[in-house]
Amino acid sequence: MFARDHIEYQAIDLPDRNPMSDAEMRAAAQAFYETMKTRHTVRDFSDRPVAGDVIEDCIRTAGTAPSGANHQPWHFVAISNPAIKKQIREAAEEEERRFYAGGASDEWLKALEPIGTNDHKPHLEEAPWLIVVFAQKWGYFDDGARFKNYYVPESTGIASGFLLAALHHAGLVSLTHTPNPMKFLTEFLGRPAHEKPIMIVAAGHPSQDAKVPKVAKLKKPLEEILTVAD
Ligand code: IYR
Repeated sequence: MFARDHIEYQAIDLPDRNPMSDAEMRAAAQAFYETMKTRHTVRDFSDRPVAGDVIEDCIRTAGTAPSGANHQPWHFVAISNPAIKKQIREAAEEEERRFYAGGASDEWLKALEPIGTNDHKPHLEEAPWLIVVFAQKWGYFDDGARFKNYYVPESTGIASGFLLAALHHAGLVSLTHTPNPMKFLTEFLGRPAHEKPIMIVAAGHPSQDAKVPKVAKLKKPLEEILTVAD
């Protein structure tokens, strides 16, 4: 994609304009907030399958995210294969056992108490899909020469946010899971060494009796997260 003959600046008219009146704009902003505030991080999945093309479209959405120099320094691996999910669960649980048994600081473990997490990660097998997000420190021109990527954590973070929003918009629930450390994913999934796994997004439908931590409903009020300079 990044052939050397694609790197000079050319301006094109803004495509895909979406003009709105002030009233439409206000309604749209409110409606999107209403949609997004019903997104919850869920760890209890049903066995209802999710078609691969739905996941593909959600990843297409993630791929529209802005990125440093438009280098798009991400790669997603979507896994529905039960044997691979099992392998990931086993490796993640091994890391998590170390984490919860003293690898993490007391302060960190205390912070996790209200979230109710532990080293048991059945969702890694139960969710119909695991999407592993990889961050690419560098990329390659078509001729094999290497180029550096910029703002990689920011770019992959934004793309991951788009992915979570897309999954929610498609009626799915997700869980962002970050086994610590998670280098094993690079090897299991046959990704090149310069790609760093940054999270696993488990995605699917919630089980009938899915629970979320009560504290997850506590969101900081606007006054706390916003300062307006006008
Ligand atoms: N990786 C661990 C611990 C964990 C850490 C944070 I920060 C969380 O918000 C949740 C869990 C785990 O997945 O259990």
